[in-house]
Amino acid sequence: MTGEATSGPDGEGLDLLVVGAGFAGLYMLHRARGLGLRTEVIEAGDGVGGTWYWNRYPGARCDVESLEYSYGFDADLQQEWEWTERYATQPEILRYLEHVADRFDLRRDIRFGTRVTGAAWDEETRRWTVTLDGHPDGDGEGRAGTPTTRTARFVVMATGCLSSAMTPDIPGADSFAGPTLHTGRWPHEGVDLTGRRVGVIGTGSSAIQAVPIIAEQAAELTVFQRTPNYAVPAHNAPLDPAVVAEVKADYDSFREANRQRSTAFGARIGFNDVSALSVDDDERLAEYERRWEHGGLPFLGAYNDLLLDRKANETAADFVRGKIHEIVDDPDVAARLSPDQVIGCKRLCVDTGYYATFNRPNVSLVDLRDTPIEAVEATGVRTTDGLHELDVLVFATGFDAMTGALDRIDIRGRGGRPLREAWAEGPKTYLGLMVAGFPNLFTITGPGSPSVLTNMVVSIEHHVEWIADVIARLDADGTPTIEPEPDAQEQWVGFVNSVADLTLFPSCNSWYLGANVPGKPRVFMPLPGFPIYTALVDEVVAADYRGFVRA
Ligand code: N01
Repeated sequence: MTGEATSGPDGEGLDLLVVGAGFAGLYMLHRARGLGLRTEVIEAGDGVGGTWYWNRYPGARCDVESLEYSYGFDADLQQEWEWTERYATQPEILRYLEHVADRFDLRRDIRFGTRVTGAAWDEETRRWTVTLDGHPDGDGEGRAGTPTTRTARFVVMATGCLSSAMTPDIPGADSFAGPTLHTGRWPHEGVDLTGRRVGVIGTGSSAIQAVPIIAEQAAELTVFQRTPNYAVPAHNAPLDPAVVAEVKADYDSFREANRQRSTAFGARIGFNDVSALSVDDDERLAEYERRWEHGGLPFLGAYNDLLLDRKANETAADFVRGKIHEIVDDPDVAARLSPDQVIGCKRLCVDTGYYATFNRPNVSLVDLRDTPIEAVEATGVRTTDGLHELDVLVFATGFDAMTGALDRIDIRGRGGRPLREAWAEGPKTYLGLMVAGFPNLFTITGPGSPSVLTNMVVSIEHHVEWIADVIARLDADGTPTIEPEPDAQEQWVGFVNSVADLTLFPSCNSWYLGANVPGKPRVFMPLPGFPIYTALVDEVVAADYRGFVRA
């Protein structure tokens, strides 16, 4: 639980209410305090961390390097914190965020164990009324199920892009007799899988990290795969003190070099700004090999057209498929593990021993394209080729990405219009930051911004600083509200779609497109290209917030 709240319970309104205490919410609170704003953060979990609070599955770690996946806003913080591994584990990232919360004395303005269920704009007071409810297991406000409210001039949705866990509607799922788990909601006390027969449904980033670890513990592991995924090796290792010293000697330049990258990370290995088709086969193979040996997501920075040109993409996809066949002993299993979609279309995965896990005698792969799931039964999962008996069932089935967490909240803007209605055909924002008809409501890393295509921490810092600046400007001018002009928003949405259409991203069924959620409109939600995006945002500000109405 928190210390005292800054306001709300005392009847006085807040300047700013922030939803979520992950990377985004923590920094937003810190920044807002710097402006002297009465701010409160509402957090459903019982601790800080957001995605790193909930995602505690075996093997969970970040696939962006720890020296990059960390705040850059405070020089002392980035100097004093010591990451231990090239890629930080979930517990280490959580410790980091707890350290940040303590170091900047943030907890006293965070209300834990409390969920925001609604937010409504009041035209007369020009404030948001936000409805809160405790969650059943929390010790937060409204625990007895009696909602309470806050009012605030501004609301920031720091709800995360991958926070609304998705469990598919499989017949009989409730009938399973053993524990049913979701990677995104893993029990905090851990789960002992020793000697158990475990089934994992899904083969995205979460499964690809969890499967090798689960395989070591379980008696038998069955992986249910609907679509194979590409994974490149992490080559995780303890951080080399020489590398740390080099980065820390000039951290600002390191951060700036990353901000100049389309993805806002990976500057150390560099981006090869030529076409994959402009070099001969030997040179191309050598470059892929070099990046495979380096490890991690910068593999896709090997050439500038890998996500623009199918033929170029095929060269990288072929390379990875070749690696899968080298690693996996059984050629039939290797073929089933080999994806055929564009590489990078679904988010590239970073693994530690994923493919090799299928050489273990206690691991089997069920290819759901040949033998789909019919139902979950008390003792296992029935596919068209029979019952796979299990003691524990793990859903590694991902998230209702980017809009799911906002959808769960009943957000009503001008005239009581629900955000769900405004976004019925897909999310619409201006700059990924605000929505027409929803004044003074900000979405950190919202749809229409680079967000999930980048190092999230960099995108979060950019948005938090933009929001803080705009609130400071409004207050300095004595202007109570800001919101996008509908035309500016339409143009932005059109721009985001046109950029996506230049790429190969729309070519597969990814969560970027909402394709993993039945009935969700198929719209490519993030905007590729961090430096271009920030330049456009800067232009908007320089042109006196072009496309926004301030009144
Ligand atoms: O989820 P996913 P995730 N029957 O959506 C399958 C980030 N992340 O939690 O592809 C059978 O990628 C689905 O199959 P298909 C990262 O951005 C980062 O793994 O839809 N299968 C897919 O295989 C990542 O991209 C890190 O055919 C079903 C899987 O479930 C994002 O989070 C670690 C199914 C879902 O994969 C999400 O990753 C973890 C069904 N009915 C996550 N429904 C790191 O930083 C779904 N699937 C390392």
